[in-house]
Amino acid sequence: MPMPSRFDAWGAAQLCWARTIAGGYGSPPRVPISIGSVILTCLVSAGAGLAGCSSDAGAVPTDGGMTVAHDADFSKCADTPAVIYMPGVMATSSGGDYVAALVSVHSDGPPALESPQIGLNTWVFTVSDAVTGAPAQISVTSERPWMPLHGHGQSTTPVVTPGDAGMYTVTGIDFFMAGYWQIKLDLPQMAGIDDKLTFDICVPS
Ligand SMILES: [Cu+2]
Repeated sequence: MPMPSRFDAWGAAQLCWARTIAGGYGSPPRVPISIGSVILTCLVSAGAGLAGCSSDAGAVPTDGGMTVAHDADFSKCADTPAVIYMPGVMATSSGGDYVAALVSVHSDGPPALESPQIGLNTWVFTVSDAVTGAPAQISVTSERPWMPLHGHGQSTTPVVTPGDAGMYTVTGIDFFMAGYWQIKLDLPQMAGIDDKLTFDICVPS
């Protein structure tokens, strides 16, 4: 028998959704869209009606360069827009002109993981022109990470640092509890109207 489920049926559905979104977008630049063997195991299990995963104890490295906690519990995000992180998760700006994709997430832990968890997190993402796919060369700033269902958020503001063309690093994300978090990024105004990118991410407990 499989071990008790790490991802419930909801989690498996979210993973499937995220994979569909990531795979459905036309060739975003330099975004690794690969899915770890652990997640594939989960999806296969869910498809077989067994929403369970069996894997070794501790942080589990995957071939997608991502690690997740063995006992990560995403149930606090049920019935929310939050998705389970994987490299390639995307967001379209409110104005529709830019698309962002998460490249990597590092959380300090302990233990340190290459996925979101409670505590300090660093995110790397790309921003591309939604039409041409060309790397965006725009200024990006972060708002305070927010928990929409709880009406509270981080008291400090993460710092966004541009890297290679279209690549940005956000440091100082501080998830202080598990659940549905919004990372909202401000882009330059379009015709005087705010343009924002929002990632709805589940921080597991
Ligand atoms: Cu909260």
